Parts: sequence; structure tokens; C-alpha cells
Amino acid sequence: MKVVALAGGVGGAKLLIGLDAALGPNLTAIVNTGDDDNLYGVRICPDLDIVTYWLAGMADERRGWGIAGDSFTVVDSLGALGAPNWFRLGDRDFATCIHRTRRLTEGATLSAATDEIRRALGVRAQVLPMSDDEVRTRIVTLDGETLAFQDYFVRRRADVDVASVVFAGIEDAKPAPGVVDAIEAAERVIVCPSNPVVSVAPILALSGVRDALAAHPSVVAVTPIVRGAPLKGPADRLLMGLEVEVSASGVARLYSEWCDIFVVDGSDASEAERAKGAGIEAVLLDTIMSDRAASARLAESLLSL
Ligand code: FO1
Repeated sequence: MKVVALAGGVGGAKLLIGLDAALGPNLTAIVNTGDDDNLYGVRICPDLDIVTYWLAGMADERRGWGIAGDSFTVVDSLGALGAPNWFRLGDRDFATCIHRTRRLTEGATLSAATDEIRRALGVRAQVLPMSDDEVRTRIVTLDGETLAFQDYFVRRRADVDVASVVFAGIEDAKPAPGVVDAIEAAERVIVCPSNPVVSVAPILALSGVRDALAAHPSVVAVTPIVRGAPLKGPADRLLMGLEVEVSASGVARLYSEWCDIFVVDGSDASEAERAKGAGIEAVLLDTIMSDRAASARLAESLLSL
């Protein structure tokens, strides 16, 4: 079965490893790049790297991001020089970013550089950045500040009141080559339990993507909200900022125009009923991916829906 999965960071990566175990090269991950930035003189692509490291079996799975066993000599040394070093880019992770930056400087597209990196790391699944063009997620606070995404998420620990979220550059950005074609050719599209506001929404905002999902007969989305709270990250505060109810059925309603089946966690049965009440087909599955076996079980269930 050819499957496309839309993914952001850790929640996406956990489901992708289960899907990869079942599908290998028949899996294509389309990954958010709105979190990307230029820091320490290199291009950082946190979601692409998180996804690639998890699929390569080299991620620090406890922390979620970065490479297991990595050291932090470069960022610590930058700190000793008095430079800002709040973004904890590990040394081996730095090498990925230096290599990517060199390839981009040489004229390679982000898609090409991403493909080279995933092949070098032995990843079987296709990994596509959502776009080769720069899209930058910015958080506008109630105080009127505009923060770059990593500034908001890492330096400020997402501890700000969010007024709105902007995807700078989205109007001129095109989906990366192969993104829309992969969606159209897939037998099933799976939207990972990634942050709806800052991981899934930027992908949907690219021209042609939402229409391709709406036209697709089998789009399955997994809830990122279980019993009224996100499993990880600031999705609750971001949803509240957009006046979307922080619940599985709230996300189901947000996705209703293009989602065929919405997966609610088994512990949240009343939310499935609420989604059904709003005319959305909802099913209950165990969505908590506490280890690789749980990721594989959820992936198998999603593939057999
Ligand atoms: N997240 C943090 O909370 N603190 C960090 O210092 C940090 C460093 C980092 C380095 C490389 C990388 O690829 C990701 C990193 N992340 C860090 C995670 C990341 O910024 C976020 O999880 C994503 O942007 C949201 O998906």
C-alpha cells in the first residue's frame, strides 16, 4: 500500500517509525518546514531532522529531538565565548546542518539535500520537505511581539500568550516537487498526531495541498489531543489562541473539510461521539505511542481501517 503521512516533529516521528516498519519505501513523509531557521550560521530544519533521525533509528527518543549520545561541545563553546546558545544543537546534529547548508549554498534544493541526508543515514521511506521555498512560522504575542518559531518554542519555552500565528512566505511558496503528486497517488493519507496549528497547518496552507486532501478518498487523521490536553508541546495554548476548543472533537471539526476518518484515543470515547455528532466519521484506537511496539500497533490499525 502506498501511504503518505503529513508530519511535524516528535508526534509525527513516533507514528512514522511504525508506518515505516510496515511500509518501508512505500511510505512518503511530507514534513513541516515552518520551524526552520538560520542559527549559528547554519540552516536548521528541526522537523525534517527529527523525522529523519527517528526513521534512521538514531534519534534521542527520550528527549525527542537530536541524536542519541550526541555531545554539545560546539554550543557550550559558543556559550563560553558569550554568544547566545539557547538552541542546544548537538555536535553530530551540527554536522547535518553544516552539510545541508553547504548543499543549499551550492544550489541544491532543500528536497535534494534532504533526500541525500536520509539516504546517507539509511532511511528507506521518502522524506519530502513541504516546500523548497522558505516559509517561516512566527508567533504574534498578545503583547504585540513577533517571535521566530524557535525563539518562541525553545528560548521562551512557549510561555507567551499567543494572539496569532503567521506563516511568513506562504503566499509565494510552492509545495516541494512530488508533494501533491504523492498525495494523489497514495492509497491512504495519514495525518500524524502533530501540532494542528504549527505543524499541520503550514503544510495545508501551501497551494494545492488542501484541495488534494479534500479530493482524496481516504484521509485519516490521528488526534494530537487526548483527554483535553496535548501529549507534548504547546498545542493547547496555540489552539486557544485561535479559539479552537482544546479537545479531540475540536481538532476533528478543524480538519472536517478534508478528513475522512478522525482517530480519537480509546480513553476519550465521548469525544468520538461529539465528533460523530458534528457529522465526522470517528474511530477509537490506542493512540499513545509509548514505545516502538505501540507505534507499530497504531500504524497497523491505521493501515487496516
Ligand atoms: N527543542 C528544545 O526544546 N530545546 C532545544 O535546545 C532544542 C534543540 C534542537 C536542536 C536540533 C533540532 O533538530 C531540534 C531541537 N529542538 C530543541 C526541538 C525543536 O526545535 C522542536 O521540537 C521543533 O521545532 C518542534 O517540532
